[in-house]
Amino acid sequence: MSLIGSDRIRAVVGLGATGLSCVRFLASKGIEFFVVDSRENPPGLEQAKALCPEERIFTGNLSVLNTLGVTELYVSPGIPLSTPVLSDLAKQGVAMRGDIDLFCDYVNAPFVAITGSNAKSTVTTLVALLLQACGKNARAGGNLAPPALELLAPNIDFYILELSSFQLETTDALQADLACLLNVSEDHMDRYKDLYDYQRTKQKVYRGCKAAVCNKQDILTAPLLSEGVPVRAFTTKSPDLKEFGMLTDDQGAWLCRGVERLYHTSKIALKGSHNYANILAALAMLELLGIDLHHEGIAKVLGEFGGLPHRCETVRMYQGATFINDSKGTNVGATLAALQGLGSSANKNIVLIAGGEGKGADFSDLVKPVADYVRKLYVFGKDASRIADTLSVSAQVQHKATLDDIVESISADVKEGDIVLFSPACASLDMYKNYEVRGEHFVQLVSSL
Ligand code: UMA
Ligand code: ADP
Repeated sequence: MSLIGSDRIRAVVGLGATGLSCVRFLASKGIEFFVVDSRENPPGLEQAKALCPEERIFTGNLSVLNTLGVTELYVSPGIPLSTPVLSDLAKQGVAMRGDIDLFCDYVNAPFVAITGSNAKSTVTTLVALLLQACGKNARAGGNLAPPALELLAPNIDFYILELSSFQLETTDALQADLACLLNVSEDHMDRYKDLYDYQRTKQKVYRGCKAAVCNKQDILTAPLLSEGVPVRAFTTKSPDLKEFGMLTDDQGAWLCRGVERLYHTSKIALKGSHNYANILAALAMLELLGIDLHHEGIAKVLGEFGGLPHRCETVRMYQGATFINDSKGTNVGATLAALQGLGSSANKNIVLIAGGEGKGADFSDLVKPVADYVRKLYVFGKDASRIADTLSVSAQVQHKATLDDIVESISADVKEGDIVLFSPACASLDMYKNYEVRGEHFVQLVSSL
């Protein structure tokens, strides 16, 4: 079966949030397409049926793609391109595209593309809030929902896209007006050969970009660009002339552009050096977008934006200890940042809760910070034993079956001044629907102590 009379035979592969956004978009443009999902009953099935003739929707198996005469696929990010049906079709010359590629075909205003192993959602949200506070009509989405195609609208000044490595795999010519790679540390090692394979995918964010922002403290973010493309770097150390960084004087610590002091850290709601890096990245982007860094809207947003839920979020005090929910700490790099941002080697007062689906990660980068800052480590979930084996050299470790058991045990043992940090360094999917449900479970357990 094929779509008669067309030289481009398209199929949307996957019917989750991304697939459904492609279905809606293609249908709105009057473009014909097939839909295929390996699941019998994918989440977007009923909505897709309202937009696409039922005889063009195939569920339960991807192999039907071999019989449709397809020339291009819009592959959802959750489906690896190494899936045999897809890699075979790619070898036959079928184009493996994604929703971001489609977005790039139709985008009608400048767009900013932000990726990184961590801090994407925080920085994407912050850039959009800052632009809005400066009077711009800015819309944010992508890996941070809503999907990119659902952002497209008339009269937009800037689109701010958070892009995952999965989305970048299927995007060959991004050509963002401004691209930023925040940091690179191991994540999704069950999908990439090694860190460099993953980094190469992340670096695709810079392809054809008109301006770029990178992290001076992370060499893996350094862009290879043609001469003349403006680049700004950020660092939490003292910056060079055109860089964004931090300076300390007798009044305390400042966020700066070169030697110019822009914002004093006491006036900033986000806390922790990792968050100062996030703000500096956002300020660097604003400058490249032509925004006046002294606009009064910026100080207001920085004074009010305390972060997104599940990212180093304070839940409550209990018996003099502070309980923090960092359920979005789904990889080693995020937990490392949380420990470095909150820890004090003088006090060694962190009780860390970690565990879940480790996605093939190596936990040894946590050996030193756990030794420096953690009084006691609790582990649970699928990769609990692997974490315990790696980190038992650094701290006393207790292995428990559930988060409930852990919170109960901590409540009997907590000391005044402790920081109880739930930063799992793992995905949640072995025990929870997603990181949000896991974080809400932690909040509920802690709230009922
Ligand atoms: N799936 C199948 N068969 C199919 C299609 C999908 O089994 O035929 C499975 C996938 O293996 C996966 C699940 O369905 O387990 C969802 O995959 P999907 O590609 O349909 O996901 P969407 O619902 O489209 O959501 C995706 C992002 N999810 C992933 O990349 C896994 C969402 O990011 C994103 O918000 C959304 O697009 C809109 O852009 C979530 C995420 O976890 C938050 N992202 C990863 C991360 O941040 O680390 C990359
Ligand atoms: P992403 O969208 O990349 O997952 P988030 O903003 O949702 O990023 O934050 C994910 C995790 O990364 C959280 O645990 C958060 O505390 C941590 N984090 C925030 N900023 C940084 C940073 N600059 N470096 C490393 N980890 C960070």
